[in-house]
Amino acid sequence: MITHHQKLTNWVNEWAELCQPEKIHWCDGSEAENQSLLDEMVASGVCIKLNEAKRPNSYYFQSDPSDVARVENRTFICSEKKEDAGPTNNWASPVEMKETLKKLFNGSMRGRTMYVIPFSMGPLGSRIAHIGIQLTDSPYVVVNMRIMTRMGKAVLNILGNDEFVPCVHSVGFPLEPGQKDKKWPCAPIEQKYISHFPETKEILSYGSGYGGNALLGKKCFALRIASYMAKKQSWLAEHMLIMGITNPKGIKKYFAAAFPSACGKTNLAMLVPSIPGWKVECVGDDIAWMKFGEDGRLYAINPEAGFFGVAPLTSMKTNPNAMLSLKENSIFTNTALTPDGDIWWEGIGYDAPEGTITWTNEKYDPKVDKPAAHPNARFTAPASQCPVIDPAWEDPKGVPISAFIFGGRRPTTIPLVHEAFDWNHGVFLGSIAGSEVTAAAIGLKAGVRRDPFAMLPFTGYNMADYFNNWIKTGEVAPNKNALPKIFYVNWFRKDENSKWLWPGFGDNIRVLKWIFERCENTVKAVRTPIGYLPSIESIDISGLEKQAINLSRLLSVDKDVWKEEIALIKEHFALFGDRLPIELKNQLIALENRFQ
Ligand code: SAT
Ligand code: MN
Repeated sequence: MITHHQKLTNWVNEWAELCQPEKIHWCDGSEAENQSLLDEMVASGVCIKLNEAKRPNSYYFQSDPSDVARVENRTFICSEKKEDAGPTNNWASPVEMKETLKKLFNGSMRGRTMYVIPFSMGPLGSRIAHIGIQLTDSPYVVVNMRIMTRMGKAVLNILGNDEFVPCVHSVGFPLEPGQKDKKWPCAPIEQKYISHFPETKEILSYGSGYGGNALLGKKCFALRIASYMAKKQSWLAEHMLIMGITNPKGIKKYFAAAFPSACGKTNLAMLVPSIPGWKVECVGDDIAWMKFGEDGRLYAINPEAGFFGVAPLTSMKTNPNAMLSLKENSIFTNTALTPDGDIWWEGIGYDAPEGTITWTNEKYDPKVDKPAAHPNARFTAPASQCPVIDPAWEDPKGVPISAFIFGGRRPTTIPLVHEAFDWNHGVFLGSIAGSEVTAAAIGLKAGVRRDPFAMLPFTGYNMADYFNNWIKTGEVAPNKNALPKIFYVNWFRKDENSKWLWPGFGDNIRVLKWIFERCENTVKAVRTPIGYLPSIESIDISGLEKQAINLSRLLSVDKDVWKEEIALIKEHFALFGDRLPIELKNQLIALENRFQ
C-alpha cells in the first residue's frame, strides 16, 4: 500500500471485496513494473514483442473480433433525471445501473489481478489538471494508460487527501480455477456497459478491453465526466486538437480545433506546412481542457500524454510526424503483423510483405477483399516522441488559445473557411458542425450527420445545456476582447464530377495562415450572410499554380443551397426542444434574415 488516503484505501477494498481478484497491485508507474507486465503478457501469448531492430520496445495485440471499437449503444449517462442526459445520450437510472453492474462486477475479477492505477489528466499539479484512479483487471489497460496518461506513484503524492474521479473497469471474464484464459478476454456485447455517473463523478465500465471503453481517462473521464465538471465550474472540456503555429516572423499563436471522426484531426495536429517559413507544432491531437488565465485569455492543456491514433492510412506521406512518433516504445492493436515482426496496415505506403498475418491472425491474401488491419486498428505512442511536439505541451499553465476551428466533411454548401461574426455566432457554428455521410456507412441515413462540436458521443449531459455552457463562457470571459475568434473550415468540398476542390493535407496551412492573419488583424475579410470570408486574393496559393485551384468556387456561398441548409439546421435544432438556448434560436433567425 502506497497511500494514506483513507477514502481511497476504503474504496479499493470495497471493490476488491466485490470483484474478488486473486491479488491487488498498486501501480507505481515504473519502467520495471511496465516491463514485467509486458513480459508476462508475452509469456502467456497475450501479445507479441515486435522485432527489436525494426520497432524497438514495441508490442502487438489482436483483440477479440467483437471488441474493436467504442460501443455507443452500450454507453450510458446515468443522471438522476433523464432529461439531464438529453436527447443525444443513452440514459439509465443511476440506481438501476448500479444494481445491474454490482451483479456483473460480483466476482468478475476472479483468477485475475486487480490493478490500481493513479493517473493525472494533464501535467502533474497543473491548475487545469485532474486526478483519477482506475481499477482494472486488464494488464493491457495498464500499459496503455502508462503511455496515455501520467500514471503512478507521483500522482498519489500530488493527490494527498484530495478528491479523485473513481473509475472501475473489468473485462468481464472471470477465471474459474484451472480455466484457461483467452488471448483477449471480454464479455458479449449485451453485457458491455460503459456507464457514467456525472453527478457523482463516477465511471463504471464492464465487458470491453478496447480503447475508449477501457482506458477510462480518455473519452469517459476527460470528455464525458469532465464536460459535466466544466459546466458546473465554468470551464471547457473539449474534443479538440491543440496546435501551435508560427509565422515566418517568428510570431506564435495557438489554435484548438474540433472535427467529427474521419476528418484528419491527428493529421492536422501534426501538419507539415507546404508554404515556406511557417511552422506547426502539436500540443495534443484529441482533447483540450481550458480555463481563463489571470490575463483574461483562455488557456488550454492537453490532458493526455500519448496518441491513441487510427493506424490505417497513416503513412510517411499523410502524416510523417505520427509515423515517427510510433517508431518505438509503442503498442499496436489490430494492425497486421509482418513475418519479420513489424506492423503493417492499409495505406502505410508500401505493400504487405509475403507472409503477413491479419488482425484476425490469418495469413493475409491481398487478392481477397478483406483488410489485413482492422479499419479501427490503433497505435498507442508517447506524445513526447512526436518530432513536432510543442515545447510548451507540458506547461502546467497551458497555452493561450487565439482561435477555435470547427469543421466537417461537406462536399457542398460550406466554403473552404469562414469566420464567425462574434462569440455567439461562433457557438452557433460549433452547434451545427457535422459531416455528410453516404448511405454506404452502415446504419446511418444518408445526409448531413450533425456532430455538434464533435462532442455527440462525448457530452456527459444534455447537449442543449452544453451549448449553453459555451454561450456562458462568452459572458463570463474576464476580457471579451481576448476571447478566441471562431472559424469554420471545410477541406472536403467537391466539384460536379466529385473531384476535391482543395488539395488538403500540408496545403491546409494556407487556410490556417488566413486564420492567423485574421487573429492579428492584418488581412481583410468580406462580410457575407454566413460570416466573414476571405477575398480570393487573401488565400495564399503560391506554388499551386499548376493545380488550377478554383478559389471562387471554394469560397462561394449559394443562396438556394443555404435555404436547404437552414431547413436542415431547423430539423437538427428541433431535437433539443425548449432547452435549446435562446441565443442559438436567435442566431438561426438572424442567419435566415441575412439571406432575405
Ligand atoms: O477508442 S477511442 O474512444 O479512444 C478512440 C475513438 O473511438 O475516438
Ligand atoms: Mn477523438
